[in-house]
Amino acid sequence: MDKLRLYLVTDSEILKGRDFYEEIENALKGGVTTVQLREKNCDGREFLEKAIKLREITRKYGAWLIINDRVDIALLCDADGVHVGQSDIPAMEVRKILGNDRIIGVSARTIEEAKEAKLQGADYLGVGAIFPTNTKVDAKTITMEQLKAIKESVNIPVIAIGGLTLGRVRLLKQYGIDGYAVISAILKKEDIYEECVKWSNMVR
Ligand code: TZP
Ligand code: MG
Repeated sequence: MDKLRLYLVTDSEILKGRDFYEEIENALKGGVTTVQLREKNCDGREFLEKAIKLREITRKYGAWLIINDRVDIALLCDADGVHVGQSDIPAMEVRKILGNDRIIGVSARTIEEAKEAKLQGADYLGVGAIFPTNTKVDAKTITMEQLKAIKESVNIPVIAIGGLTLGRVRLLKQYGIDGYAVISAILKKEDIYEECVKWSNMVR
């Protein structure tokens, strides 16, 4: 699960017209270890096309590709796994379709959600939002205490998400978090490669 260490979540809108694949490739060159394709305003056809292209690029760098929500697209593009939220298809059902060779990530904000996800076969948890963020409008924050409690309640990797910056990650390191999921702090930067080199050094 080492690959979850520097986890970039995509958002083509934040890239504001810059070339999506080129910028994701820059991030991979800089040391991103997992890319989650998360497209909220994308039809199935375009989503699949992006997934297939990202599969090729992530392979080139030995990185994992995780697909947000869409189990069908994950199978079609041969992704490493799927990430689901609390209002998506439950992990147990995802597992029936996905089989045992791919990984399932589940978003969790409480100990109860974390334990339930683990019980249902989740391989890792996405926990947050740790800090306020403008990227996901409905993201509610949790406290550091909640993050710590979730980390202690399950023995699967915990990935922190939400408002992460290099400075905030320095604060989080004491909690033994297994990975850091980032959108804007990386994708808003002019030089995404250079930024990812910094992140890569910070999270190791
Ligand atoms: N889930 C919880 S917060 C969040 C998601 C997808 C957005 C994280 O984006 P950013 O820009 O890294 O705060
Ligand atoms: Mg979802």
